[in-house]
Amino acid sequence: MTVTYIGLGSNLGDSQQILTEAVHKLASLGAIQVSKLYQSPPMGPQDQPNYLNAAVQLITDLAPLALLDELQRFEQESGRVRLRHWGERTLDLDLLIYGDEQIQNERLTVPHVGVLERDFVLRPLLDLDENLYIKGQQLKDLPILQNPDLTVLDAANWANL
Ligand code: ROI
Repeated sequence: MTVTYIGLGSNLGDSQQILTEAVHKLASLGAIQVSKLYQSPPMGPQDQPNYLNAAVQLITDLAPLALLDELQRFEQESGRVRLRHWGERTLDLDLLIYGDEQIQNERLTVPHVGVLERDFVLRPLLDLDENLYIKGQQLKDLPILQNPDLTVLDAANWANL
């Protein structure tokens, strides 16, 4: 059993519905906990809608690449559309953390690149474990979290688990 963390993002279609369905699919892979639901301004081109972001803690038996296969299948099932680089997308499911493993191969980099620079990833992660570390860095001490750019949309049971 490995404790993993998945980042969720969407800014195309009915994003709350899309993220809710993604959470239910993740629940089929093991025991989950779900962060609050956030709205965040786009990182990347500014002429795209705001994002909804969240994170899920998943405790699973799946090996990293088997888990990645499932995440990519769920993205496809959501009718995933990506219009341009760093542009709008229907559903992103990013494997952020896999136990304390560091993984680097042609399909996967874990911990996920950019995590430490993205408040829309860090804030939801801290909902799940406020004492998380990545690469020796205690997340809650990161300066980027002093002035987060994101707002809580729904703090309660938004995914209707
Ligand atoms: N910006 C925000 N706010 N949230 C995201 O999930 C997100 N995902 C992305 C890029 C295009 C980098 N920008 C984002 O992949």
